Amino acid sequence: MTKDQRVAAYAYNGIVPGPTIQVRNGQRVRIRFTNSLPVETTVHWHGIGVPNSQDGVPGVTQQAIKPGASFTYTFTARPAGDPNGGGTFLYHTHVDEDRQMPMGLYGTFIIEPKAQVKAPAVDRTLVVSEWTADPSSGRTRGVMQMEGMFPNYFTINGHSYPDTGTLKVPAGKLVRLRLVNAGQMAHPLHLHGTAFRIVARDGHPASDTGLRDTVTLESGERADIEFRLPKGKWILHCHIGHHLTNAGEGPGGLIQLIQSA
Ligand SMILES: [Cu+2]
Repeated sequence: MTKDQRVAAYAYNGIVPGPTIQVRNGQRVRIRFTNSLPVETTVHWHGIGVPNSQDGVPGVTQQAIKPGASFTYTFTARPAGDPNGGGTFLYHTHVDEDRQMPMGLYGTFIIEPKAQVKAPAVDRTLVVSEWTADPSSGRTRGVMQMEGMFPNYFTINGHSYPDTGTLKVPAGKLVRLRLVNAGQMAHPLHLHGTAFRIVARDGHPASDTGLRDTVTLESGERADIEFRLPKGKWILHCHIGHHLTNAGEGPGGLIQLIQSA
């Protein structure tokens, strides 16, 4: 979000996106969740191989957590469908998703795979999402209102361009970006300056190792991409024009400056 735009948000530990949780495959995870919101909620561990009772689906695997109540989620960190793997996952609310997701209840969950892989020079996570900030009431609404230009704000790690900052990378060195779509709509993310390989989709190693310059993430999808940039100031941006504005004013929204030196 830009500095002058205020929104009403729901947040995990006071920040949007919520804190990134990073653990090794096989590590025991115990998360004590206390609901300080005025509404019921749960936490779903998206793509992670949790026991059924920890899946966070209200009315199916647990009762929704009431305001003021707590629930402890316990599981062993493993990707669903690939017990030895690792990659980029999500956690998010599974109650009233149309309202609670766009208001900020999501975060990144990284599982490091059992097999050690050579770490890139830069390993960063960019979480994309949308906001519908009502300029008249100051309220934040769900994003699927379909009224005119809504949603009107688009954020990377909670910030809209120009407040998305500059990602500094060493020229010619391997850079990994973990792209996470925590929003409700698809975003074709395009990189300037070089081509990249998709090394993982949805937390699993990708078999498509061809070079490309755009990857479209549907709602809830992730792509880990790797590339080497020549020297210069490059950008990664969504290719949908409206997503490059702040309430219709461009340039804004989903633009990440990358400085390679
Ligand atoms: Cu977009």
